[in-house]
Amino acid sequence: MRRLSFWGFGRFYLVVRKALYSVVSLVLSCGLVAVGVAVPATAAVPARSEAGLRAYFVITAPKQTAAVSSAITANGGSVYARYDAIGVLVVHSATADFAAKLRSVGGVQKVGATRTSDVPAAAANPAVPPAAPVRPDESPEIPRSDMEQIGADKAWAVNPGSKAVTVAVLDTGVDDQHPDLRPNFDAARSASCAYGKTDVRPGAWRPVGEHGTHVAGSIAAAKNGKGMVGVAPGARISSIRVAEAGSQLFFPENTVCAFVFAADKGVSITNNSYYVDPWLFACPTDPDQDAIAEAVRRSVAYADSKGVVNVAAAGNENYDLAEKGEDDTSPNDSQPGPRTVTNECLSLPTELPNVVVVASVDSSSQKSNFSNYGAAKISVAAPGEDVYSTIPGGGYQSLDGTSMAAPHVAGVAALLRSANPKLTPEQVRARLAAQANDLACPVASGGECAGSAANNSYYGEGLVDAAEAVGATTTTSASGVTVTKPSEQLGVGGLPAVPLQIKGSSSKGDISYSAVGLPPGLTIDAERGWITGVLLRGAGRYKVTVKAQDAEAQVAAASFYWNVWSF
Ligand SMILES: [Ca+2]
Ligand SMILES: [Ca+2]
Repeated sequence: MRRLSFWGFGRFYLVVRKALYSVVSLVLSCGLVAVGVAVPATAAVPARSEAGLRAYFVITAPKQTAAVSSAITANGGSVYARYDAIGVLVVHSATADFAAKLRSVGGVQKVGATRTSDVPAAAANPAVPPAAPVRPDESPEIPRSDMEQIGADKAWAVNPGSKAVTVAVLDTGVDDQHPDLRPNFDAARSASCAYGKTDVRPGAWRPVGEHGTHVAGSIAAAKNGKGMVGVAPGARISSIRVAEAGSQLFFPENTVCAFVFAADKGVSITNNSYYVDPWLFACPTDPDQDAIAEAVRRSVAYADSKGVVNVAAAGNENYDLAEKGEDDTSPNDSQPGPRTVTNECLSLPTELPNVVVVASVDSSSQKSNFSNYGAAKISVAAPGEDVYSTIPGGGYQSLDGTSMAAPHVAGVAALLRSANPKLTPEQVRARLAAQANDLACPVASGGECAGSAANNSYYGEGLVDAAEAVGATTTTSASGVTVTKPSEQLGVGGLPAVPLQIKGSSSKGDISYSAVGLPPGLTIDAERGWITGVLLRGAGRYKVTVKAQDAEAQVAAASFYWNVWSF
């Protein structure tokens, strides 16, 4: 077990103590003081506020939460929020043995304290964070190495992302007034989930730290000539604030609220650059952590079932997630202490099923020294060092962390869904993996990096490819013939395929086209490059290679996939 450091990630307030991500350069020295904007208080929230009040998950079968309501009240609990679809209640109680009593109630599956600290008084009447005064930075959009590294600059020319695709930033809140974010901000899919309950008052989603605004910029900052450009500048971003004001911690009930909200609002993709506090890993042998893991697992599965692609950072501890052993950072909301953890203990939401897990690499595509790793634990890799992006108040900063790598992948997922709106979450994950460019284990890793060049414990399937996601990859042969690589195609057996035209170019006379690997029933017009025909019935995934040949018999080729479905 190599355990070099103990920082978490995604928590701005811990930059100095836990160094979860480091500030490389302060681009806009603002010195701004956030000035409170008067926000009228809404109707009083009927929630308790008292010393010793603790928060619990009470878990039932899905859609069965009503059956345990009276038992909760009878044992000194008050329901704070209810997620009936997944059988999860958030309950507040000041009764010391509340969890023990509820565990013996019929219909109750699991009960667990979500925190080791009292519920903040603010939970009874949460404040709307003030908007940061905007001081726009007029610096131009210069080329950025992180975007070029994944081919995002090539993607923008073909497809910058669709306004029909919203990526939700589950984080510390997002500055929706930032000039580089405002054009793409989706307020209708934004909220605060602090304390575990949805709050959709205007501005509730605003920042209580700078982290979420930085993440949002990497995903979809506008291509407007100023500042920087996100991976999918034509897509939309929303803010589902998970972190609470003050502690800035990402408590479990807040996370459950956020995934359910994302799913119910039709969010396409979520980005999760954090771990669920207060436990670095949730262990099933502890009844509290077991309930936490179950509630968060259900919320992520619910989002997955509603078509949401969930992307998460691998974590910044340089920790082998496949060989767990120690943790001395938990619980981080009261008194952390050393404990032994096993592989059954999970980093949430990162290690849950179907989550796209992102490792961080530097500008040379080498593993960042902080990035977590592990056999079968990493999906893909993305740039996470010296990432220049937006911060509250209109400025920009360069930061390091897997927190910065994950949003690059969320952005590529947004491009995939912009080019192919009908892709299921499973298909998006498959394409992210298939299109990633292999990164072999460094020789110097001394065996710590395990696996093949195609897939290993440092980089998973490799570096994500934004250009390929929208079919912007262009192959140029030495002869000067070029052929544009088409995006992946979908078709239904028994029906005519949507005609696809291959486009080649050369200064040396007319181009002729050929193709191998076409799905049965399709042909290519050698003169004009059109692929047409009626797809034969039967499902399949065909790797098609097209060739363009000029008058001097010089050739360029490109490959793409054609997926065929049948009813
Ligand atoms: Ca911009
Ligand atoms: Ca690979």
